[in-house]
Amino acid sequence: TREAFDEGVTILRQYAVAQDEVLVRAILAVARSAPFRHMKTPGGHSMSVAMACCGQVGWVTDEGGYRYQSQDPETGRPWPAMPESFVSLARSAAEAAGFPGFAPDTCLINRYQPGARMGLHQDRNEKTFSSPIVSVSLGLPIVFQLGGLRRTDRTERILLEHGDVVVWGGPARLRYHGVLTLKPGEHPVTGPVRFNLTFRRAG
Ligand code: MD5
Ligand code: FE
Repeated sequence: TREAFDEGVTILRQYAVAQDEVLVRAILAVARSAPFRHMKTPGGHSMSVAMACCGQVGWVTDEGGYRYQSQDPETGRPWPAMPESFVSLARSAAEAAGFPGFAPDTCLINRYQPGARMGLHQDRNEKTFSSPIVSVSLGLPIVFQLGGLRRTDRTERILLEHGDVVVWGGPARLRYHGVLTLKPGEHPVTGPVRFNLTFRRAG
């Protein structure tokens, strides 16, 4: 049924719009300490999405694989702290979706420029899957693909727009997902890009 398909997925449309400028300023501040970079997959391909992290650990990928680590490999320094505006948004969105007490220890910041995409994958580098993942879309819209628990399950397309927040919990936590290629455009708050904040409890 439709209900079963969407179980664990809560879309909070425009939830972050009221904070958009504060959030984008915080993203740019994080990126001054931990610059956006195109990381290499274990297979040796450069990712089209540029990434930066903040929090106690950060998600990285290179020839050695996918993992979380407490230092930024580009600078050798700890990742910048999570801005207070990030922490409170993630916490209140999770609570609105039925997950009170969410305390993320990492935020991955994805920057999509026109042509960037993310193929179908699962998020499974975290130590446990009991906490939800909160994702925040800012800037240009993108078509999100929501699959099932198997790579070959059919996918549904969901348009994610500026300020939309999605909470992925319970049975949705391990579903395959990706995003289609970003189309060129200009957004008043982010300019020619889409940012996505992904809050997780990794360790
Ligand atoms: C994005 N980022 O739009 C997405 C938002 C990533 C990533 O996928 O890994 O950086 S997070 C979407 C997500 C997370 C966890 C579960 C599910 C979707 N899901 O069940 O579909 O840049
Ligand atoms: Fe993902």
